[in-house]
Amino acid sequence: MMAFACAALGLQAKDGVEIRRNQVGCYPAQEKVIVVEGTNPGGKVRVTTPDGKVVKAKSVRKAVSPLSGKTRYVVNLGNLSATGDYRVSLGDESCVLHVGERPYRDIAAASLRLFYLIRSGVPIEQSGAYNRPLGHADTKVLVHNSAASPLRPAGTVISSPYGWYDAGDYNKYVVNAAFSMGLMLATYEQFPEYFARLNTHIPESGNATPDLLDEMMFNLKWFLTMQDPYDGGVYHKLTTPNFEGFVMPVDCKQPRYVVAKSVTATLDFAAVMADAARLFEPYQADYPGFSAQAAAMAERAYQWGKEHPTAFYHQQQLKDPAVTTGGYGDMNSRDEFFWAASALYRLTGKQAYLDDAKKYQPQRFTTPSWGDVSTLGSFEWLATDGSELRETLLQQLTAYCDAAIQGVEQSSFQSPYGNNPRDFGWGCLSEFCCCQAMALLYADKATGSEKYRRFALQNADYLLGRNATGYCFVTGFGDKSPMHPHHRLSDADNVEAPFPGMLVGGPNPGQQDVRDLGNAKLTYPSKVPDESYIDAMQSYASNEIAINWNASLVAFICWLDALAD
Ligand SMILES: [Ca+2]
Ligand SMILES: [Ca+2]
Repeated sequence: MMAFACAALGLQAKDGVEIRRNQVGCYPAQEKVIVVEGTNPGGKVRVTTPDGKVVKAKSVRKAVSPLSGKTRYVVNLGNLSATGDYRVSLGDESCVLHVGERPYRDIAAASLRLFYLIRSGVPIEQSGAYNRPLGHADTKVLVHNSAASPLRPAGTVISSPYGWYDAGDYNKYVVNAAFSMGLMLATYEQFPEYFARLNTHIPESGNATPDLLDEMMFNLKWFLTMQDPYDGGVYHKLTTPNFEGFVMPVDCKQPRYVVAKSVTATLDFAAVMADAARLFEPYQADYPGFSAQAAAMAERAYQWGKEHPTAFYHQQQLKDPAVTTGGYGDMNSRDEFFWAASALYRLTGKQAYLDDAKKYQPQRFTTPSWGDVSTLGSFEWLATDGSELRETLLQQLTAYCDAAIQGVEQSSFQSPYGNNPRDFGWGCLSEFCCCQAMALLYADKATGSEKYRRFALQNADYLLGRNATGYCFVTGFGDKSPMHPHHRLSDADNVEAPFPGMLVGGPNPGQQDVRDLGNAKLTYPSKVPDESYIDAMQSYASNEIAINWNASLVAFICWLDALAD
């Protein structure tokens, strides 16, 4: 385990007094804030510095939650710039706040290394207790009738191995995998020197390619098999008809299918293949021929998308067998066209892609999600100085960020994220906390002002413990983190601790799992938006894991760590 051991006492005190703080750590130059619940701390918060001096907190602000009505106290501990462990005490309560030059080094590496642990179609042999034998070889996958073409009729057997398991389940979905790679590659290209040094202890760590790219390649090798070579369309997903039980991969016996080609999967494929073609160019020695192959496949996929603009994925139409696994259905492909055209224009410089990028450019900035990838298109332009659409898209980005940071000084947890009921829902910690922070970091870098960085750090504080639940939402880190994520591998492997480095979905007042399972099987502690979370294996609505969520964690936390590198 890479967990940072952060000793803390009395976090769940009998007297109801609780101290909430970032359980992983802070940077020396960052503001140090804790939040106290259950009592007015007044001037009674004491901080013992690493060299044993006792100092008083700088200020205390009262905040009333617009979500629960609870009163909390936001305590600014002042300028604690020496590195080390600070003990923060209030009456009988105390906890440790770690300050370091690289507080996120381990969590950054673990968040990326998680993708190694969820590799499909290979034995896992470099992870101690988490090692497992090969499952889901996927060398005999059936073409479903929904995906049939003259040269690949229904029932054709294809080989489609490798790739990551998508989430709590064992299927492989092109839309979500492309989105995940897009997020991580976007951060990669901001900090190539940092990633050249980041060792995640994977089988490819000894080669000449950055481990992040090696990890992407493990999924890209699967992508190479998901395009129909006869027409350029891309299968929406590789899946069993129904979800497997909570068993290990080696015990899974259902047949696996590739199903319907969709315009969204095909364009997402085109975008990420174009990015990969460009970014793997310097690494021909390890991956000979890949860049040229990926570029050709990306252009061919885009062409198929142009010819099939309404080929949306309709899972309910699939028969013989019916398919009930994750749908990733999406009835708007404007954003996929924008991302793919933008990525292909960067790769090829062809006017037709520029024309399409202009045609499909977004009107406002939205946090990226698998169903709305327009921001991944915007990131393509923001990464290129002087590029044609950069100014417009940067204005959209800064308008979003300026709105996001309003009200932080009145917020319950001193963060842009977490003050609005809309901040909470399925996968919220990814889409609204990590991806919002990523937007702030892009704005920080693109404007050169460092105006937004401190707010991104506040979202890290929220994510890692300074929140209404008191959880550090990344497994294996902090002193109170999820132990029972909705994740088949972690549940079935007979190891008590879940895989480290996983971001869970987070508070979700929708509680769709309770709706499905009934209150007798699952009872959340609260329905308040920012407290509607339960660390229970059954809770797929608040405690599942997913590659897109972890990708946003990688993109966000690695960016922070790269800034300190
Ligand atoms: Ca490597
Ligand atoms: Ca879309």
